[in-house]
Amino acid sequence: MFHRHQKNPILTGADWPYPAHTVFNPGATLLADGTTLLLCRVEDRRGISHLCAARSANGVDGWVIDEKPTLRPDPEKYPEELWGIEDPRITFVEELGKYVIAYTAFSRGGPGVALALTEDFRHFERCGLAMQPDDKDAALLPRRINGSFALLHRPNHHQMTDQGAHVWISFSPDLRNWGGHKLVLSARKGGWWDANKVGLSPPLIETTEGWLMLYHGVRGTAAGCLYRLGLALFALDQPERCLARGDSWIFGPEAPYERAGDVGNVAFPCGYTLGSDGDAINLYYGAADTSVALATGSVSELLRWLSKHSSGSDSL
Ligand code: BMA
Repeated sequence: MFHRHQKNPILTGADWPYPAHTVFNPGATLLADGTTLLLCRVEDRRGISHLCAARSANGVDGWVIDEKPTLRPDPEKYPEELWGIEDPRITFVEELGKYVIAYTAFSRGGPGVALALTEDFRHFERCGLAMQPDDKDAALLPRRINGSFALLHRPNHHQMTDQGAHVWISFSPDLRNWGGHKLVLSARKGGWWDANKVGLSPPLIETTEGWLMLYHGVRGTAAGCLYRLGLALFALDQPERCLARGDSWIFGPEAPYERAGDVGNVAFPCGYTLGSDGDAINLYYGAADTSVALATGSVSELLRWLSKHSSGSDSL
């Protein structure tokens, strides 16, 4: 259902205007003038990541990349960013007139979820940690649900036990104080492709049928982890209520640039843009923790597939 773009990988470290080891896991959004903005995770040669914006008129090529890091870790003021900032997800919140970026802040205590606000991807207002370590794979919903902001995220307190890592939702009146935590999507068990560990991939996609989630399942194998993507649907007014969950994965590492790299067998989307018809989707993903790739699809086709290939709600 997703088609790899023939120009993949569309961005690599070699395209960067300053030294970069790898460029991957970009957040994505359309700016008011229709420009596609990717906020890429750039890993430097110390192993520390920062975020850098790349802009393109068609979302495929002609990228104009910021000459310097767009958002650097600032551990003096924000100690949770000591070892870098990673994997941004961007949501435009009309009520605020701002983009909210949910990103992983890598601290001594492990990875946590931090939020920052921006109007222009040049100036940023940090909110600090929303979720303490160990937590990542977060994205905000674009509007309040029953009066509260809602954040999807993936706590990982039980990695060493058999309890697994699952997707949760939390609510806040002000983007700073969070509560009302609820389990949204559980990892399956046993031999499933999405056993033991799942996480939100890009922000949820709002459709007339519900919030459409693209999530990653992490399969541990003797040769390392395999990151693949599945689909689930949640109620619009009650986003913790799972309406459907696909059984098989719909996208996984197959192309050479997904199979091999710093971390092979990883296809990891953090963002998408929708076409003017509200249906065509450009999915931007990190390939093997090394480069940025693009796959195109159709939201209505994803929904049709899900209605035929779901074993019901959050089946374990
Ligand atoms: C996840 C995150 C991603 C990364 C993936 C594969 O846990 O850290 O940033 O792409 O692992 O290494």
